[in-house]
Amino acid sequence: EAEKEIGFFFPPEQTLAVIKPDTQHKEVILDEIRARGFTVSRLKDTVLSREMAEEFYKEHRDEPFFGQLVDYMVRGPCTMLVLTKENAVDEWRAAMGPTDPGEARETAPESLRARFAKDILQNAVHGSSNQTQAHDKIHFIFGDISSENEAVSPALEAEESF
Ligand code: IDP
Repeated sequence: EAEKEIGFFFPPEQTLAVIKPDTQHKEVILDEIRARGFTVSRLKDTVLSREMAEEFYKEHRDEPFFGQLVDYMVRGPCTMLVLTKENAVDEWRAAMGPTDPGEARETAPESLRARFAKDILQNAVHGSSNQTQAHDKIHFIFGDISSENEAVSPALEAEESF
C-alpha cells in the first residue's frame, strides 16, 4: 500500500525582468540570474517602439524624467525575461538593488545595479514592483503564457537570441 506524502506546495511566482538597452555584461547578468536560483522561463530580445515604451512605463508618465526614460528604453534591444522562483517579484527587486546605483553601492554592493548601472536613469535592469504589475507586464511583452505557468522546467528556456 503506497503511502502518500502530504506537504505544502507553494507555486512558484513569476516576474518580468528587463536588461535595459546598452547594458554591458548581459551574459554575466544572465549567469547571475540563474546562480541566484531563478528559472529563465522566457527570454527574447526586443527593440521597443516609442509607443510600447510609453505604455510599458505609463505609471511614470507624469514624472519629470519620463521623456528621458522613454528615449533610453527605445535606444536598442531590451532583453525581456520571465523569471520564475518562489517570491520572484521581491527576490528580483532585491537582486537588482535600489534604483540609484550610488545608493546601491552604499547599501547593496552585491546587487546588479551597484555593479552594472551607469546612473539613476541608465540603471541596467528593470523588475516589476508587485504581482499585479508582473502579471500585466508579462502579458504586455509575451502575450498569454498562463498555460505554461504550471510547467516550470529548464525545458521552457528559450535562448535562441543568444
Ligand atoms: P525602479 O526601476 O527601481 O522600480 P522607478 O522609480 O519605478 O524605479 O523608476 C523607473 C525607472 O525610471 C528607473 O529604473 C530609472 O531608469 C528611471 N528613473 C527613476 N528615477 C529617475 C530619476 O530621478 N532620474 C532619471 N531617471 C529615473
